[in-house]
Amino acid sequence: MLTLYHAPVSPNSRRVWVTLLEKGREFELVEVKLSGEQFKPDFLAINPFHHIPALVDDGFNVVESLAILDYLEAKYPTPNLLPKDVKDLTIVRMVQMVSVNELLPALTPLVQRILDLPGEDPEKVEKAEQKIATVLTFFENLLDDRPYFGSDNLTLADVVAGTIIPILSLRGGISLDKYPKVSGWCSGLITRPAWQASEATEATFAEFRSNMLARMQQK
Ligand SMILES: N[C@@H](CCC(=O)N[C@@H](CS)C(=O)NCC(=O)O)C(=O)O
Repeated sequence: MLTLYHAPVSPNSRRVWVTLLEKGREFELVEVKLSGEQFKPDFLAINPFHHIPALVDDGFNVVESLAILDYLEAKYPTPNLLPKDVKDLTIVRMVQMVSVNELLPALTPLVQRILDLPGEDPEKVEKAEQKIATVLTFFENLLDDRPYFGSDNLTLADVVAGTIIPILSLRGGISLDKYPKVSGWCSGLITRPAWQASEATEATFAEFRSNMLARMQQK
């Protein structure tokens, strides 16, 4: 039995959720409230670093979302989410890593805008927007005449980048107009059943917003 410990608004855990859905696996979804449940001993026994996502497969604990994706790909290779061609595979890995190491950190200064909270820092926002533009240009150049990164079929690159970029465009005020390939790719992804089923609801966003507000008021 597969169990995914997740939080609904987290792109880190949504990429695992989407992968499980795309692979058609049965799994149990357990929400970890990041207001403190991640520090409870039961969860720390699964992930001592107190982060979601964590996947438990018949007693085997897997942490770190990219490691979880590789585990799922190796264990359930159908449908295949990694291309075989060496250049295509490298494109997938680059998109995964740039998404996690460059794009995701650039979202932090935009969190006020995403959640409609006060206190945006214009200088940090400008730097973040520049970084996001660099990433989007890089992705635009990597997309060719195929619908997905390095493939005619969905890959783990699409899963990772595709659970971050919609937040930017739908909630972060970042227009994709200058990036027609990325824009078309993104519009196609969000209509897939796996994306629709894992999309955070307004209620979960509202809960996340009030937790953030409480944290900001404590500072
Ligand atoms: N590198 C980790 C990052 C996971 C991560 O940062 N998770 C955040 C939510 S997006 C979390 O659990 N935060 C709560 C905490 O660290 O206490 C991964 O990719 O799985």
